[in-house]
Amino acid sequence: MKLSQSDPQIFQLIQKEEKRQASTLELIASENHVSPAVMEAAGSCLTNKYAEGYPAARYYQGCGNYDEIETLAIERAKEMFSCKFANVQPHSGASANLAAFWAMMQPGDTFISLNLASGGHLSHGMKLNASAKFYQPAHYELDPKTELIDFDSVRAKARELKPKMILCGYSAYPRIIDFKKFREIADEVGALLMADIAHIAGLVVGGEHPSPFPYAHVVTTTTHKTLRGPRGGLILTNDEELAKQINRAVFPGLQGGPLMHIIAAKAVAFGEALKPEYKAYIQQVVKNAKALAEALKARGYRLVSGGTDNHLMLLDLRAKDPDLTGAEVALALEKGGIVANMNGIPNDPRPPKVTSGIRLGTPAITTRGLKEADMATVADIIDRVIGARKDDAALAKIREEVAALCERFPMPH
Ligand code: DSN
Repeated sequence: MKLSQSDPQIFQLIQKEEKRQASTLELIASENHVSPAVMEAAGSCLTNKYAEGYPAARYYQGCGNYDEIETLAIERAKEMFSCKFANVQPHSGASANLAAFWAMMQPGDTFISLNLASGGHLSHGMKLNASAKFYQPAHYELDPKTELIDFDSVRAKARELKPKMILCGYSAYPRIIDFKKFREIADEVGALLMADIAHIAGLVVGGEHPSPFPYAHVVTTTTHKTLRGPRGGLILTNDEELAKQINRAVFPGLQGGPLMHIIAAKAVAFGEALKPEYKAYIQQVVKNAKALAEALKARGYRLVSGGTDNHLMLLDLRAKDPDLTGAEVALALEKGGIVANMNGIPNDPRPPKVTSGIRLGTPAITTRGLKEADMATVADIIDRVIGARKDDAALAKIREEVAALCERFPMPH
């Protein structure tokens, strides 16, 4: 029976959500719009079956097609990142990170990372996360002046603590990551280097950000951000022994049955990312981010670190008006048809549910076909929304304007 008949409530909510996505501009840096092909695989009959284990080593019968699908996903992942081993089973980025930790460290071991407030991720040692319950995190810092990674601080922390692992890769860092420098420090203190490239994975594949290989021992990523696949995780390495540990950590360490419909959708997305059109897409993501950053600066906004080299930027709203908060602006933007998230800026005096910043990214709007010239329009709308943030009628008018703009840029079809 069709969903519209069997469960009209859920059907209608999905319809409403489809309309919301189509009629608003998605500027959340970690989101994207997948192709109908990815969607089809994710919604397929593959959801019906258990396939615990790995290709040709399953604990259930009837997995022949699943073996071929997972093998294709693995081979495509290895080709994308030019590496030797890939585990495509993690359900999410946080699961991939925990499995990577499990493979590299023993409970109680120390690692160093950038903290959440400075642009790291909660799975990088935030006190309530498993990464801090099972392991001992400590943090290196950003340079307060440049707002770039402070390698003196990385080296000092590494020398002081002799961590088992150094973690780089971030959720809100707008600049290029120097993996080679991280590896030099890791080698100096005998640590393993892990790179969580969830945000920039697509840029790495598209040649717009240096690869973490050959420097990182283990690389993790999500598959749904710039990579434009289904929601999920991925772990990569060149080291055969670490690859064995990673496979054991994912299954049976942390997960049971893999989500084979999602693994098929990952394979489809990876196949798309290996095509020349994807490279052009990623180049446009970066061009759009630069154009949006410049257009916002021209309107009086300060960007953390002064701009962007990748797909995202962090607006420090205080330079425009000291009273502006991320929470208030994110809400006003949503009313105006622009979807973004509040985000702490480095050394933000405000708490995480208020913040002084907004994070913006261009992966999703680039998928819809917006180009550099459209970024001035987007910046203008953002600026007008912020000016009209207390005026719901004005925001509703802007939302109509955004919906009209969105009609010129259809969703993937
Ligand atoms: N929560 C994601 C982000 O928005 O960056 C990272 O997992």
